[in-house]
This record gives sequence, structure tokens and C-alpha cells, in this order.
Amino acid sequence: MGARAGGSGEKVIGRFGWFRWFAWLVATVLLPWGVGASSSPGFPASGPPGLPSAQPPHLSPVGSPGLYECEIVRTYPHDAEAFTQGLLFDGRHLYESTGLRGKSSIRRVDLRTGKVLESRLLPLPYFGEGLVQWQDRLIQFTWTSRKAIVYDKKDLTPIGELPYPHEGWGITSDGTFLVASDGTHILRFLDPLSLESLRELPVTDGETPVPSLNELEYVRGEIFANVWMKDVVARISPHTGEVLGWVDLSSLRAALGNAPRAEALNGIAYDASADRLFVTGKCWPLLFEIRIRPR
Ligand SMILES: [Ca+2]
Repeated sequence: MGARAGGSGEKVIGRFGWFRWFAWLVATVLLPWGVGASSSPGFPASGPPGLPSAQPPHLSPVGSPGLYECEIVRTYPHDAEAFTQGLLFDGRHLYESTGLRGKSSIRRVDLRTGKVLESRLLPLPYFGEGLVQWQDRLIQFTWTSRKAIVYDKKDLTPIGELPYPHEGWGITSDGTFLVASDGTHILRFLDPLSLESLRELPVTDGETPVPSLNELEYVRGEIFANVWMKDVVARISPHTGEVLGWVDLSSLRAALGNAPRAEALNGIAYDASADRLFVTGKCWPLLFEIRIRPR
């Protein structure tokens, strides 16, 4: 591509690189739903089959938000039947919520082997979505049933349900509140006991709303969000809603090898005790520990 040419050409290429990055962002993240759209994209959270957009930027970004990529630290097995909708790590085990009607589940998973240690199927018509731990409980969103299911974490016994007036997509916790997405560009801070919405946080890249926020994880003071059907993660300020950076994870798809059923990247878990970050996707046969670095 000649991008490594030196001399005065670098300035031209640098500007072109910025343009390429901006064009990539618009084309892959913002335009498919219409810039400024604030409603659900109109497709079910399960999404149509097919590969998400994975066209990566190739040149360095200039300005903000920053552009990041990842390196793979370790690779672990992951149940290729798991239509991952929620993922967390409690310092010992992974906990995972899977979707699809009739196949939705909550499960405790051994990180090293990927073995499902314990699981429960959700009854119809529930469609499992985001998953969060609050104290000794797990709270699992359902997509359109307008309720969340509460479990005793020690044995995954359902112990109650909470009404929730929005679509349930992703959910995480900042330690004080729960933070939820509903497929739009709005994040909601929720009372952890009642799921009452206490604050809404529009997420924007500059002036542009970023729709289709999906699985969430609170990581070192930021909210990390999968963007539905994209191999990117948005790093979001929990204070302003500003996208602080885009993490391009399209390189993981090559590492998946032959995985014809692998759908969208979805599932972020952070091990705060060891500063480890895990990601996987819907029906991905692998789960990755990754390290993020500036591109
Ligand atoms: Ca998560």
C-alpha cells in the first residue's frame, strides 16, 4: 500500500490514514443503522445469520477517540453451541448467559477447559440476554419478556424475577449500580435491587449517537460495550457517555479457524483480581484472553 513510505509522503499518508480510519468508523459502526438513529435496529437480538462486519482499519488514527487493537494472550475452548449473550468472571469461574428461544441458558463454566460445570435451561418463551453479578446473586436479562431472572449464584437456583420495562440486552455493574443496554445508544444506570432506572446515559462518538450497544463489561473505570454485529468494542466514559476509544477485534476471527457457525463478537468478561480481559462470540469455539494496545 506504500503506507510505510518516508519523507514528505508521510504527511499525505498520515492524513489519508486518518481519513481511512474515519471512513471505516462511519461505514462499519455508524452508517448501517443511519447516523443519529436512536431506536433499535429492527432486527431481533439473535440477528440474522451471517458474518458481522470485520473490515479493519489499516492505518493509524489521529485524534480522539483512539483506535486500539488486541494481542491474544491465551486461547481457551468455548462451547460452540453457546449463543453468548452475557459473560462475566468472578475470579474463579466464568458465568455465561446464552440466547435463542428453547436453547437459552445460564451456566457456570470452567475457564481453562471450557467445560460447562452447571447449567439451567430457561423455560419458553424466555430468550436469555445480559448477565451480571450483584452480591451473592446473578441477574439475567430476558430479551423481550420485560423481566429479569434472579439466581442464587452458588447453585444457579432461580429465586425470583424482576420487572424491567425495556428490552434486555447487556448488563454489567460499576460496583454501585447496574448498567444496562437495550440495543439503542442509551445506557441506563439501574438500582441493583429493583432494576429501577436512575439515570440515562446517551453514548456518542463526538456528536454522533452510537446505536446497537450490546454486551457490557465494566473495565478499569470504563464501560466496554460490544456493538451488535460488529467485531469492535466501544470504550465508553461512564460519566459523559463519550466513546473514548474503539477496539478493533476483527483479528480474532482469523484465529477462530474454520468456524462456519460463528456469529457476532459478543461477550466481554473482566477479571479484576488479575487484570485479565476475556472475549468471545456467539457460537465461537474459542474464548480469548486479550491485551489491548494502541494501533
Ligand atoms: Ca460482560
